[in-house]
Amino acid sequence: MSTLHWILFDYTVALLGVASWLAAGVTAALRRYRLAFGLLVGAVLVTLARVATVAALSGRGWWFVQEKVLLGLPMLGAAGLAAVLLAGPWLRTAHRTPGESLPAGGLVALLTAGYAALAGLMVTFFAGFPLTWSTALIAVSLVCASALLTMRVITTPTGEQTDASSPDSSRVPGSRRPTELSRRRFLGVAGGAVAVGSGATGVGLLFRDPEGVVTGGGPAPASGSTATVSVADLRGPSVPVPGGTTRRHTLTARTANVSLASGGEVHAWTYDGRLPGTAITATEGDLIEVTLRNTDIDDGVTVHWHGYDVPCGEDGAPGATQHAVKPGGEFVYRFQADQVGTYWYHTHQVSHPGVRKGLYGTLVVSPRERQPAEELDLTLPVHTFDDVAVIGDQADRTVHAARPGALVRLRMINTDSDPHWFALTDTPFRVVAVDGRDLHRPGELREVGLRIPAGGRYDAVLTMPETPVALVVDNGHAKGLLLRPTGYAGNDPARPETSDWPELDLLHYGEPAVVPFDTDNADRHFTIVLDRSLAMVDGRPAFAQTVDGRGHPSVPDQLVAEGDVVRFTVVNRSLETHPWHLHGHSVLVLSRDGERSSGSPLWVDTFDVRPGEVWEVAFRANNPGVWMNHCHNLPHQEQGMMLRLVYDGVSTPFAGGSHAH
Ligand SMILES: [Cu+2]
Repeated sequence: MSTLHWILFDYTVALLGVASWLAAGVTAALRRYRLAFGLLVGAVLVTLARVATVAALSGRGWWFVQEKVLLGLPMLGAAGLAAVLLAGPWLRTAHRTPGESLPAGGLVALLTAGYAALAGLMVTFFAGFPLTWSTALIAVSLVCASALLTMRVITTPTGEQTDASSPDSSRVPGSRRPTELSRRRFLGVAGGAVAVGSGATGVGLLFRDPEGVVTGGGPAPASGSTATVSVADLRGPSVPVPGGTTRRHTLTARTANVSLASGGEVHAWTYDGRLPGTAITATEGDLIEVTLRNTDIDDGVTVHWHGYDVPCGEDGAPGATQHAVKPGGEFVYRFQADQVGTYWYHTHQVSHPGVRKGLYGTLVVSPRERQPAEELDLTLPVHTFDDVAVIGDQADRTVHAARPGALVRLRMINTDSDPHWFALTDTPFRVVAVDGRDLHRPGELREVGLRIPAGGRYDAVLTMPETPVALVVDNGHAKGLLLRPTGYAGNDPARPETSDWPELDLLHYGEPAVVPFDTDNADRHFTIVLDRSLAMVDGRPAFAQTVDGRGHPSVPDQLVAEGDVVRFTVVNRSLETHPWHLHGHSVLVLSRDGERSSGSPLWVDTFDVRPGEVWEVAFRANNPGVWMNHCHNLPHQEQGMMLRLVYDGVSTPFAGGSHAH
């Protein structure tokens, strides 16, 4: 079973536990003692099964079970044991003493086991990893308070005014002897004090200042005397390398009504009134210079060069590398086109909903000498407008001609927040590059699907056959592409079912090659645990998308020093896919769920961490700056799933300026 299956199974068993403990208590309160005894036995068995599911899940990593092992199960174990001892023997023999009532202590213990089971489940669902003292104290105090309240309700003789006439008055607890009554009162007051005290302490701890920075086991920030560099000074060159040219563009952000090829019109946020924005191309060695202007995007805009390791001051991350460009404003980006391959750009200011509404475009850099040259080279950004995914420019043709025998390159770019499924029919092909970086000796593929993460790019190369080839997107739910041999007069192929094709696993694709650093001896190692939980996001409480239990901007910065080999362990405890994206660096994938990469070295800037997965990646800290490190499902990013990677000695004057998404 996959980790996700264990997570779901564990949730199910936990829910069953809550239901059976509470049902045992409720049926006992209703004096259905035989049923209550059966439910108690069931609850004990479910609880034992829960121990087994948590044990199995612990084999997948401590991150998946910590709060269950340290809090949920001990709390439930203690309450369950009390319930078994106080109510079990009595319920088992209840049929021999008809008319007798279960003593209040037994009933309260049964219900309290239910509360404890529920509290454990709530901690998993709303707090997760890592377990904090605050969470533990609040959970324990809530269980204690509920137990006391239950005791009070049960032992308060609702029939006090009438029970003089009641034949059952001898069993009403209110009529107990005074000494027992005062003992009970004392216990109630003491228990209440403990519950309130620990609860208040837990709530108080919530407002502690979180630590500002984590060092991943490396040295702490160098102190005082070190001169700091501002990201504002980490800018690109102003002239190209010899032989290169300057590629100048102006991108003007503005709202526009744009008609789509699929029919209909969208009210879009655009660069230059186009969807996608101007395609930027360059040759290796050129200088790219882009002047960004903003006409009427009131929230402001930037341009972030996704996957392009530009100098930090050109990165387009508002609140880290610049202030957002407001209407009437301007910002000039300059950087060397020194990375060949397929990239894209988009706004990083209110990136959700800005990118979804259309603030994106493509960036393709060609090598100086292309060997061998592809005769047809198509850049294919896929984007969803009004629930319809479209490829490329709304005016682009969806049918292209290619000479049989010609090399064709398809640059697939996912500009959405969810993965897309690409399938090339009726031809063998190779995936020659991922996220702009060439793969080493990629093998030939046929009838294999490509699941491209949000923000990711795959370049496929094929030799045009004598018959048409289709690029099917999302099994036909999105408008695809047809390649027809030049002069072809036959029928186009029927679109095959591609949803059941096996998925290309890049972990084992291509052949290994030397990597530029020792991946086993990282200077710093950070663990990034992704989940949903209650947390503060931009100063407001939310059911957030969290990193280590916190939401942006309360997630501690990760500190690195220039030259460090840095390792990330990225863990997904949640039930959603998180496309993880670090700015300014590509990362080398080491393993997924303990399975080591055995194919081509895989350098990516965005990798899908699916539910239950654990990824190990590493990179060389060779691009000083203050870099965003976040989920590229942009709604998740907006809901808190973002932090910063900060180089020692680099500071930013832009933090806290404007709304920093
Ligand atoms: Cu996410």
